[in-house]
Amino acid sequence: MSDSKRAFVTGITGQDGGHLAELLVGKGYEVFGLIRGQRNARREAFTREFPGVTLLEADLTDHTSLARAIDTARPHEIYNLGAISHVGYSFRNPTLTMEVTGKGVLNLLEAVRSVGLDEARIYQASTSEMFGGLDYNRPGAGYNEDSIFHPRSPYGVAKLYAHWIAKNYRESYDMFVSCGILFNHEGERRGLEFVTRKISDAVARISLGKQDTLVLGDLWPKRDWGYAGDYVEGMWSMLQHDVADDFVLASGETHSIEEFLDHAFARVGIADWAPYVRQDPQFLRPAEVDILLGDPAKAELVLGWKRAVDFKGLVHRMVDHDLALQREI
Ligand code: NAP
Ligand code: G4F
Repeated sequence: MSDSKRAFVTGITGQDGGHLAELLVGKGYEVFGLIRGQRNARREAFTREFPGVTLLEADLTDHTSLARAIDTARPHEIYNLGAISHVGYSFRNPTLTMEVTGKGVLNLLEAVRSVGLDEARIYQASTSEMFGGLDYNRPGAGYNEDSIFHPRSPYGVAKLYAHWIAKNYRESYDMFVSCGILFNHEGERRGLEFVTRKISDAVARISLGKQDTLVLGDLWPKRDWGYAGDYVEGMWSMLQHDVADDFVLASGETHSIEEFLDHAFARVGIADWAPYVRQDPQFLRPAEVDILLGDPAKAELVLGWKRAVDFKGLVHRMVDHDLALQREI
């Protein structure tokens, strides 16, 4: 085992996992990542991009596999990013969502204890979806670490269990478990099933004549959108802080999907996007989160965290990336 700091990352094949792997490798960490499944379709691309990262086979639903992976890596820091993370999917697969996104965290915490690694620092990926964005529960200045939770999806409920079990292990066993309550963060690594990437990909394809229409659900919900590269910096800072705590990471601005469409289509010279966008009930959710707005004051003050990319910069970055990608293929 080398002398460098070791980190174990679940969800390393996801959006944040890619950004975090880049950050940790850049900082000289020996990085271990959880890979699940008999044949994970993302393994090859990941290994090509990060040849120095060791992938360990495990699953958040399998305590034994987690204990074995953690015992192999013996990490100083654990970043738990693995989850069923799509809100719409969680309505269609609520039991699986609870097993992975909720109970998976308990499995991980118990695995850490079972291999005697209680001193490892753990990051839990909590979410703004725990707040729910309802009228009566909407502080004007944005949600902070003390705001009331009212999750509106099986995903949000599972994440709330995960959040509280993480805090419970912090309080009960004196473990260093920090929860980052992150508002939406996006970028070129974002999955195509999320609205921002679905838009940037479609806009690029429409502008190149490869696609006619973009089919979406509701366009009025508002989100506090930031760039994922900025947010993994915050995750890392939480584990360098002297005490385990909860921190909101957010941009402090909220924008509708319509505004995202405005900037994305304008980037390719289309001022009126209405002829290209159609709405379909298949993308509506049984319960919607109307508006999310976060207040990152605590993270800015205590951790010195600050986002670098603003909303317009984020949209342009994603569209430019997808245009380049679509021109290649
Ligand atoms: P993502 O791109 O959907 O990645 C999810 C990761 O979880 C993937 O690597 C996936 O692996 C893994 N995973 C799924 N099921 C698993 C299981 N049973 N065992 C182990 N790993 C499993 O999500 P993300 O956007 O990077 O988000 C990272 C974390 O932050 C998630 O926990 C998410 O809920 C949370 N979060 C995200 C945001 C956001 O705006 N991005 C905001 C707040 C919180 P496969 O490759 O095998 O599918
Ligand atoms: O891009 P979304 O699927 O992200 P959502 O639901 O806000 O969740 C993301 O952010 C959370 C943090 O707040 C994370 F915890 C979570 O893991 C995930 O990363 O949807 C954003 C909005 C919603 O209001 C949705 O109803 O866009 C609306 N929308 C409209 N049409 C659509 C679509 N969403 C998707 N995915 N696809 C559509 O066609």
